[in-house]
Amino acid sequence: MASQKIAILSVYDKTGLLDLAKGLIKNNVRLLASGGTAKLIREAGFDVEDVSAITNAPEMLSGRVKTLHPAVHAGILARNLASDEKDLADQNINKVDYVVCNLYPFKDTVAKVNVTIPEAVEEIDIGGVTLIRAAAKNHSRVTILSDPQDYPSFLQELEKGDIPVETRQRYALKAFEHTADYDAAIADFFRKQYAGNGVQQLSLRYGANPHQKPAAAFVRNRNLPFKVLGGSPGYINLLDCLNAWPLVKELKEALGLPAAASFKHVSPAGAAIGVPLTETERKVYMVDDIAGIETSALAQAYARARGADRMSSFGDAIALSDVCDVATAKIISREVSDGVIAPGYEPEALEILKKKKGGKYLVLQMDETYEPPSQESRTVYGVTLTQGRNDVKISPTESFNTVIRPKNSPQLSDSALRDLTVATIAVKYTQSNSVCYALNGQIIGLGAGQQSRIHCTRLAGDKADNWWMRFHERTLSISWAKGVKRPEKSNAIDMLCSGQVPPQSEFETKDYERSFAEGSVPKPFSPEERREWLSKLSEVAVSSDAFFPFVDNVYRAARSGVKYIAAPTGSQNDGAVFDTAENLGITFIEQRTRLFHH
Ligand code: 93A
Repeated sequence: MASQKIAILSVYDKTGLLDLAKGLIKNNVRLLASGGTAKLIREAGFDVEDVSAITNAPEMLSGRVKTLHPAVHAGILARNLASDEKDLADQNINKVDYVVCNLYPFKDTVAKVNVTIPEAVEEIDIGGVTLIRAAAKNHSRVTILSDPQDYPSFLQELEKGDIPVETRQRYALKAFEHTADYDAAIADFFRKQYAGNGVQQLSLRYGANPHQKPAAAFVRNRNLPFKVLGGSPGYINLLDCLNAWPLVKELKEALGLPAAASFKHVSPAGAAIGVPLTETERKVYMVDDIAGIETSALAQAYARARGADRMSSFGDAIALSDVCDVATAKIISREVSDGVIAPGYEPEALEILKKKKGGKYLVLQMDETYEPPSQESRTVYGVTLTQGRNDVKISPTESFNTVIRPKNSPQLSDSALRDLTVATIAVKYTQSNSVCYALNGQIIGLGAGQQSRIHCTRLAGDKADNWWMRFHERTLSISWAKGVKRPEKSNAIDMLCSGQVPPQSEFETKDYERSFAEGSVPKPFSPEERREWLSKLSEVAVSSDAFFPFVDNVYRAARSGVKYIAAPTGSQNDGAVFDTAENLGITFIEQRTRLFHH
């Protein structure tokens, strides 16, 4: 006759316990239970023994040791192997068939305000986790019930005989998730207590919006890859910085020059490498008075990144590939900006930045040697998504070798390869869809986050046009009213260059004109003047994060001086897209990797 089956029950949440006990007894199962669990079952009039009946040891240390005993765990872990059977027989231990266990409510306890560490410590379940893990590990023989909701269906199957293997597997998976979640909650609590704010984790004021609390950033099994040297980062600051940093790191690796990026809402407003600035560029980018800029490639990179689209860069998060020097800090210090991430800061540069925003300016120091894990995950609406990190390398020598049109086209120039590289690395870190126009080692127009590709291409093209209109003599020779601030100048220039003038209302006109010196409001650009000046823009490179579905994108790009397009292929319209590019004198390069980013 088969020996009587044994169940060990030890539950904090006693929901459904009595029905389960009743069902087990009905099916001739011997019940063993820990203190409180046994008491409840016994008081309900069911037959149950204390665990001590098999351990011959009392519960100890005020309940810290209840079920931790070889008689329990050997009984659970034993396989149907002769050697295991012999070990059990030698020690007079019976096999356990069912384990019913759920854990102390650690999460509920630590969620209470002002919970103390000793209170939390007492809620760390040891014996229960051991029961669950042991039973789940041995699920080829043992059934583990860690969720009271499973009791009714378990009893139904028990009535029919043995618990099927698939059910045991399902319960085992649930059990492993239960203990993993439990341990994650314990680690989270102690990370906050012992890791020190800013070391392995960082409390954030709030998430994307002020009502999204609590918020934090953390890493597992190591320290954060950055240190906070000034200010306190917000959630979006970190999203910006942790996208902007790899962008500048990759730009520098690919092109061998210091790089900078200016981020807003998790897309670049500008990004550039330190190509020397011309005198006109210095003026357009409002850095002509910065001492030492001509000897700092990093400062020139940031001047370009910030200068690309000054409207979008207002309040930016900055990433620098190199140690921040004084010239770069000086440019940053007088712009409206939220924070900067760089591998280091010269002492004087740090002093300058620490004074910004009344001492609240965010200064992060990035660990240059940090390599992120190859797998990344996040949760959206409670669902965890995981993917391999986009670690594809974009390089001027490897990524643009496949010239599709014109056939037998000459070798691309170094400057074309450079600008294609800048544009492609930029779209890799831009919210999709994205299309980027680049020239002189910098972004000149970027369309981000549009659902339609042509809208990206237009947006980016319009930005590139505005950028170029800022080089027009009329824009360069604006004379400003006294006391006009830099952001106001940028706004007025943007109004003029993007064709928003003359304003439509009296109020708007007054507002616009107040920026200019008495009697020197610049004449709006006529359509002819605009066309004429835009026709001088040339050699522009474009990169798209995915293929062009229609030829309209190529037509639009051509209007902004585009001579090179790099994009993935695979559209039904590929042939027409290639033909159109060729007809418009544009070299079309296949860039093989799709670069969607979200
Ligand atoms: O303190 S413990 O980690 N030590 C143990 O040996 C032990 N065994 C089971 N807590 C232990 N348990 C837990 O006790 C179970 O996980 C369950 O949550 C609880 C049930 O206790 P009682 O039966 O006394 O109500």
